Amino acid sequence: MAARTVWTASPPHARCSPFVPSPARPLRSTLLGRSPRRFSSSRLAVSAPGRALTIVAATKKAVAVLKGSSQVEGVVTLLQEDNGPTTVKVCVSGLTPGPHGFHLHEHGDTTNGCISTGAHFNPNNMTHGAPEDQIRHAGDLGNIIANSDGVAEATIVDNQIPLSGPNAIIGRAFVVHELQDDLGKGGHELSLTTGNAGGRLACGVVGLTPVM
Ligand SMILES: [Cu+2]
Ligand SMILES: [Zn+2]
Repeated sequence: MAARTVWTASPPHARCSPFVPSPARPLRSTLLGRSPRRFSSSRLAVSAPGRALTIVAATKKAVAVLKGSSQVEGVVTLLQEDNGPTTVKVCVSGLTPGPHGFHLHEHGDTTNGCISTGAHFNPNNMTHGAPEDQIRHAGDLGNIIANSDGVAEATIVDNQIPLSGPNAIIGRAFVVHELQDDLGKGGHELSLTTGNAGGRLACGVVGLTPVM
């Protein structure tokens, strides 16, 4: 399952900038008797003959606020339209410059800090890998890279972390790590389970939030 990561420049200050929603994409489409490109039948509202057909896309949005025992903190915002890929916007501050493993872990449980979020989310019983690998945990999102101010910003588009359906990630948790994730290729005894990404600096449970 392909995934791509787009790195964006960070602002000069060492904090995450407030999340600004991407340019408004219409949630409602109006079709005038033409073939719909795609639609969610469960949400399809058909009006009287000769009138406009209104389709409401099943967009879902979620958020996770990352905290830990250090000064590392961040916000993750997720958006999924219908059954398409999930777009994940990440901003984490307080990091040491360089790459840090970033994963979705199995449990939305922080009773014992980030340790109680368990292992990487792995519904298909795979070994650890890179986001673009065929063999990977669903929760393997690779690394985020902190700049010299300790701020990491990234936009990740991924097919294995849906916000609805049997593998929905609502109620699970994001974790940002101390070290670089070796993506399963480091030859360390932990490479194929955790990417040898070291300690858990901050984590946050994914919860639904209004789309608008
Ligand atoms: Cu992790
Ligand atoms: Zn993994």
